[in-house]
Amino acid sequence: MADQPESSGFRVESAARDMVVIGGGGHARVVISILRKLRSYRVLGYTDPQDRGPLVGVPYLGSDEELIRLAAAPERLSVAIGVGQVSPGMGRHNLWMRLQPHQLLFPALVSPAAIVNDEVLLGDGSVIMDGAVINCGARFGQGAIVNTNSTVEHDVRIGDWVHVAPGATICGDVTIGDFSMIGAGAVVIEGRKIASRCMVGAGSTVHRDLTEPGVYVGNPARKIQ
Ligand code: JB2
Repeated sequence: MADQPESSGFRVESAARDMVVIGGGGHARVVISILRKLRSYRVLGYTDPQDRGPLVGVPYLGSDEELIRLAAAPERLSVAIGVGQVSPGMGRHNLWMRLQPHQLLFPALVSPAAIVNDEVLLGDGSVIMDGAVINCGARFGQGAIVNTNSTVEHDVRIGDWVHVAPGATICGDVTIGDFSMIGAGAVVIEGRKIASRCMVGAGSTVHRDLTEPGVYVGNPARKIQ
């Protein structure tokens, strides 16, 4: 079978897998653009509690109940979590937990416009967005977002459901715990350890280990909540 065009004019490979995107907001639109560049998925549509009309050319399918209905097809359906920030990390994790009984596939997605060097391990449901650079030996848990133009240096350990926001820099050998978020343009200095459920504000610089959950801002980053 010849390659099939998608509604936007992008073509997908003939062996492309069917894919549904969860969420109808800004993050979902960026994820769909990455899927189009990859060409290895045929995006059937997106789910959302509300019909937001076609999303960058992709049709609305219904709520997540429709996704569960589609999951009953013999071929396992691939799903991309296109919800970014419903209470950092936790919302995406809850969504994932709700969908676990339905035999869906959550492939890691790497934009062709990202650079991922050797010996990098990505967990299921991770998304590496345009312009991100991930260096040798970095490891990610499930559902991580490495957002546009951010840098994750060599041997960094990133837990489950972490979000590295656009333009953030995570230097070598850093460890970031589950559900933490590193804000846009923030910098984490080499070798520092960040506990689970930390939120580092945009533009902050982390010089010391962050040992307890909380919100940290400034240079050096200090706990404010
Ligand atoms: O359980 C859900 C669910 N919860 C919220 N299932 C489905 N299928 N959809 C869900 N949503 C939908 O996600 C909301 O109804 C809404 O349409 C969408 C979230 O859109 P929003 O534009 O508010 O946020 P976002 O997650 O796309 O983007 C955030 O995160 C990105 C990483 C923003 O903060 C962006 O600025 C950021 N770049």
